[in-house]
Amino acid sequence: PVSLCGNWDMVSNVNFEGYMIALGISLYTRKIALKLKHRKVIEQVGDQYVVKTLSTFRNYTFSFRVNEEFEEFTKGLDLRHCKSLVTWEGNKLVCIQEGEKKNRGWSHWIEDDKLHLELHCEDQVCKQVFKRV
Ligand code: RET
Repeated sequence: PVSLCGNWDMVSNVNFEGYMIALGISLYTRKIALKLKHRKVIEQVGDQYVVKTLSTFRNYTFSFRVNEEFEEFTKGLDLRHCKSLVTWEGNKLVCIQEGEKKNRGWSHWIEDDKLHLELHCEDQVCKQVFKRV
């Protein structure tokens, strides 16, 4: 599949509010977070991915190897521990974040030169699209 690596700037963000509510993010943080334009920086070193979500308010960085379960601590988000696993499903990089929250995960793919990210938690789905910087 096409590489997800690079720098990406947010162009749209649908139902981020619903996703944050499902995660139990405070009203105060949600108010700020909703106004942010995120930059996604995806790097690959060997078989290790590093994904950075950057904003003027807070950053969130994690890294993983595809097909290898890892401990994820969502520092700066909802402060939960997940057992996370990222796999390729066709052209989609799919993550399942097992933990306290049901149906939690995300998937990334490229479509029309844009980076798509779908985040889900419980019954909420957030859809984000990014363009290359
Ligand atoms: C920000 C700002 C502070 C509040 C919240 C944030 C959410 C970040 C999220 C990042 C998810 C990244 C993923 C990347 C996958 O490749 C922007 C740090 C709630 C939800 C899943």
